[in-house]
Amino acid sequence: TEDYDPLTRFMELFDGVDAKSVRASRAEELAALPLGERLERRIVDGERGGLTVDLDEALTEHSALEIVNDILLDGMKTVGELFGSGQMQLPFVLQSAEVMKAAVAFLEPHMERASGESRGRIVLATVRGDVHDIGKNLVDIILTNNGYTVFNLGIKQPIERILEVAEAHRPDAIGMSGLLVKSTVVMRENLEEMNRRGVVLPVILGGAALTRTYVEADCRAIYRGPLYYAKDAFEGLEVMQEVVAGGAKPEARARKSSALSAAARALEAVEELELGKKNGRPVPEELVGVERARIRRDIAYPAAPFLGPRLVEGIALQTLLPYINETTLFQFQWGYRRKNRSTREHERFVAEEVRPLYHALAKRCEEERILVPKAAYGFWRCVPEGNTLILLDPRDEGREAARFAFPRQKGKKGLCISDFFRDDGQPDVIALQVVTVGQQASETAREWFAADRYQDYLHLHGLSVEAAEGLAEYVHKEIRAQLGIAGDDARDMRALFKQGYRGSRYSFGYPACPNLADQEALLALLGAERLGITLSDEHQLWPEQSTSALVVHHPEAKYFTI
Ligand code: B1M
Repeated sequence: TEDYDPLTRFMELFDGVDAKSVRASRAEELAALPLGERLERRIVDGERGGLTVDLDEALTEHSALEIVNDILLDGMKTVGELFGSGQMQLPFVLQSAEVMKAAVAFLEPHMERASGESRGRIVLATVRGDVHDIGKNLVDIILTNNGYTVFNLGIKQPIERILEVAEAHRPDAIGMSGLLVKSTVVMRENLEEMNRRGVVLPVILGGAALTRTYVEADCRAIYRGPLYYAKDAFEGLEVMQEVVAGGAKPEARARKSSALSAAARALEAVEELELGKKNGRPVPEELVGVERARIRRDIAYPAAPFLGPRLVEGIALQTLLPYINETTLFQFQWGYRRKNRSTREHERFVAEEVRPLYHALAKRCEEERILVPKAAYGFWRCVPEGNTLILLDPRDEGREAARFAFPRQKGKKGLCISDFFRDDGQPDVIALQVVTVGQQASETAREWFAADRYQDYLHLHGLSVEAAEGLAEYVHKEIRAQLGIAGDDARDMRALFKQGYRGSRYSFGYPACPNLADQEALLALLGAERLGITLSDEHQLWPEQSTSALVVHHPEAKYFTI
């Protein structure tokens, strides 16, 4: 809200003084500062009240460009340093960026459109086939509000389009973002295409599926131009500074990383599976002879409560709140990390500040139907065959409804998902589920981002992501209840989030079942299109905040890597 001021509340909580007096003394403190320092402090503190008055005054002594470059950007630099040293949390960084953006917008009419006004230019895009938006948008916010010009092309951008825009705008660098394992391959292909076209522009790669080693060793060996990895938005900023200054060679940034490309390993598993399919073999050749893992068979096998799919609509968001993992939401999605504070101080801050914000946003999302939870789930009888699981058609169990092939661990326990199913000739039961919080979540988030409401954008995006996860948890619990195995559920939600229940929920795209294309059969069986859930050509779920899973009931079924 307009008068929501997290920084004041933060100070109030930790200093034990009331908000009014904090505000008053801060206003006094600000007023006592020389104008330049005052403006800089406004950026660092994310303090918007009185901003335009100060800017008007500054314009009597400096040009608009001087104010931006010599005063305001110093404030953003301090913000970056405070974030880097753990003294500032992400939402406050975004609050500073909002004030910066407002200041620049106010000054813009006074600026001459001269070249050199921008610190540097970058074309930024999420690569072909990848729908992930937030990481790239955070990079955009940080770069834009540190004086760079960002041409943000959006998601699912083919290299042809990226290069077309680069050709038109002559940027200092191209930034590519991607969260999918597949995107790591797309990025490599993009670099090869740039080689073919003789483009040697500096490129910055970022996103969760990448590792520093993959970029700085594997990809650098391919690309003829300078290539950099950025683990987060602030490293992106550092790299841009170096690129524009024409400074450090990319090699100088290389850091040792022993984590050899998890992405490459997951891809290998997908390729193995796909190869097997193309050759008409559901099980990859080298895995055929591998012994099935030793799994307990002396368990009570549950019966399917019904066969086939069911749709669930009209789930109240409030019902899901207990299933939303607050730790992940607050610390990972929103960035309210504890860092330099004591646990007690942090818990107090969360209880008095972050949780009320969460509940207010959830209420708004429910009232305005920004989040509209829906799900489909169902049960199928099934039989394992080597590394494959065959699902039987409920209308005629002599027929197959679908088959899913899974990779097997090499070494370790030799696990494979199909091993968790009954292999004594009797069919077992598997549940499938898909959930979504709806497309409006992405639409509203996009609107808020476009309106420079960065903090609100981060909060809404984080909540919609964790609401999708919470909905998956909720439906999974319902499935366990219907299978009659919910008696093993942990009472404490934190334990439940760590698989404190019988069995497991495996999602395609994770190591134990990496083949995203298998979601096609899963959605078809669940009749998910009746809920408006579809799969793109690149096997991405639409709406974006959706997730699908296989539910395995065997007590020994837990997450494992390949
Ligand atoms: Co899912 N998901 N997910 N997911 N999800 C990933 C992406 C995954 C890597 C997890 C894993 O395997 N460990 C995996 C993909 C693996 C693969 O490709 N095979 C995965 C999967 C499999 C899936 C589903 C397919 C699962 C399923 O349902 N079967 C499904 C697909 C959804 C769809 O198709 N629409 C799915 C669903 C979901 C949720 C809906 C529950 C949720 C939201 C997804 C969304 O936002 N659209 C979700 C989440 C939350 C994740 C993880 C856990 C977190 C993503 C995130 O929000 N990151 C993710 C694993 C992970 O990242 N650890 C995962 C926060 C974001 C700010 O970070 O984008 O990385 P990021 O950006 C950072 C930096 O990377 C960097 O700066 C940013 C800011 O600091 N950076 C750059 C990024 N781009 C840059 C560019 C630069 C510089 C820096 O250039 C200049």
